[in-house]
Amino acid sequence: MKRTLPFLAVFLFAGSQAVALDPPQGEVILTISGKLDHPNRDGQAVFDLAMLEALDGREASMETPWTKGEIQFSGPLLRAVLAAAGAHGQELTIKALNGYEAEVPVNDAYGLDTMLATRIAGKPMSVREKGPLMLVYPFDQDAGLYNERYFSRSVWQIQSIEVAP
Ligand SMILES: Nc1nc2c(c(=O)[nH]1)N[C@H]1C(S)=C(S)[C@@H](COP(=O)(O)O)O[C@H]1N2
Ligand SMILES: [Mo]
Repeated sequence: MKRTLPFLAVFLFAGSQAVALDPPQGEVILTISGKLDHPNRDGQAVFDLAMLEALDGREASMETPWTKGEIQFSGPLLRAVLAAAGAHGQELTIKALNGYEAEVPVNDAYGLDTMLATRIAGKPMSVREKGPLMLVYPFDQDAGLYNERYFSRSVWQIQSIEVAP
C-alpha cells in the first residue's frame, strides 16, 4: 500500500495532463464557455488558429449562398473543438463579431460533419471575408441541408460559443 499509492498518484496526474488543453501561443480567435472539463483560461477554453488546425478536421469543396461557385473550406470538425474543450451540453449559442447569434443543437456537431472553417480556398479568412471562423455545414454531403434552417445556423465571423445544458 505504501508503495502503490504514490504510483497511483503519478498515474492519475499523467492521465489528467493528457486531456488538458494547452494555453494558446498566438492570438485567441475562439472562446468556449459553459460546463467544460478542459478549461485553459479563467474557466473558459480559448483557442488560437494553430490549436484549432491541429484538431481532427475536414476539407471540402461546396457551394454556399455566401460564396461564388464551388469553393474549398477547411478547418476542425465542430465536434473535435467541443471535445478539446471537454464541453458538456445540448445547445450551443454561436456568437459573431457583428452581434449575430444562432442557437445550434449539439447534434449538428455529432450527427453531421459540421466544421468550424478556418480557411477558404486554403487561405485563413479575414474578418472582411467572413472570418476568422465560419460554421460550415456539409452541404457537399447532404443537399437536404441546403435551406434556411441551416443557413441561419451558418454563423460567420464567429467569436465565441456558449454551451448550455
Ligand atoms: N455573423 C453573421 N452570420 C450570419 C448572419 C449574420 O447576420 N451575421 N446571418 C445568418 C442568416 S439568418 C442567414 S440566412 C445567412 C444569410 O447570409 P447572407 O445575409 O450573407 O445571405 O447567414 C447567417 N449567418
Ligand atoms: Mo436568415
